[in-house]
Amino acid sequence: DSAVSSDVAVIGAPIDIGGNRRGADLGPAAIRHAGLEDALSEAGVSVTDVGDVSVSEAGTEPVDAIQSTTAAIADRVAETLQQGARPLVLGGDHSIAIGTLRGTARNAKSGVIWFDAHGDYNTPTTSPSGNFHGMPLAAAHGHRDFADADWSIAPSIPEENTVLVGLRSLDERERDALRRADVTAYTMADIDDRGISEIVDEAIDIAASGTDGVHVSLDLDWLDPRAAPGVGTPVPGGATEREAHLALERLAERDAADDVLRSMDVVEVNPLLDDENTTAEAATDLVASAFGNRII
Ligand code: HAR
Ligand code: MN
Ligand code: MN
Ligand code: MN
Repeated sequence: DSAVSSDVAVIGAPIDIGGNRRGADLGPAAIRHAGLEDALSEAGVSVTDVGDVSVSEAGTEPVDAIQSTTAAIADRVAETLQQGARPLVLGGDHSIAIGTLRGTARNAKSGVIWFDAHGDYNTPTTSPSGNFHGMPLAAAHGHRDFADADWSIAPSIPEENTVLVGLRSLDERERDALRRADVTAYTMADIDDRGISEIVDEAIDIAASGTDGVHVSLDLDWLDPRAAPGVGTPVPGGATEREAHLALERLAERDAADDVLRSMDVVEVNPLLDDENTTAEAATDLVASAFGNRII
């Protein structure tokens, strides 16, 4: 399963017990069926699909399944980077990012841009739901509430190189934690006010500054539910399809100039909540944009 001659290695992470709805574990298949490999090839990217990491959800506590799955993701991501390819991890709910971020930060200093309606900055202590997909960014910053977990081998991602884009749903204690953290957070109102291009340019500057590159985490619920209905926790008032494309096209432009994009994950696609495969298709198109697909 060598990805050595490829630009991008696709890694599936079919897990859904980090969230409250079943079906995000079908995300990798839905995204592959939407034509991911062809879309990347057309974007001029050579791509190898290394298959899925093994997940055993049955008969274990969510925390144990997430711990073992994210450890496997971290290893695959780190190996891929070592081979000189860029990992693209397909979720799965957003708990998989615990693994991607650990892998991406293993031998390097990585910034992160987090496109999401949510902050994902809860901990097991502050979370009102107990769902791990609402916690990965706090875990990546090595919050002490994760001290019992292996993934507390952190802080792996510097707070000052962490940028959240598109926020519109935060829990109270999560908001307090984000305010205390040394992160940059852009709400949907900031996007309305300043435009997505300017926000993304600034986000890249902050995330890339003094690092070896940027990890991009794309939660499909960043988009408005009209553009991406198949997600477990939709929130009205999200990015339009056009804004999302512009954001990832801008990222590709900056990447062409400065090699900023090191790794990516695309999460929360749940085909059971989608009549057509709209959300997986949106995910596929956005990933192709990020890796350089051009209209002309
Ligand atoms: N903040 C809520 C919680 O922690 C909802 C989190 C939803 N998260 C995702 N990923 N879908 O962004 O339970
Ligand atoms: Mn499942
Ligand atoms: Mn999320
Ligand atoms: Mn979200």
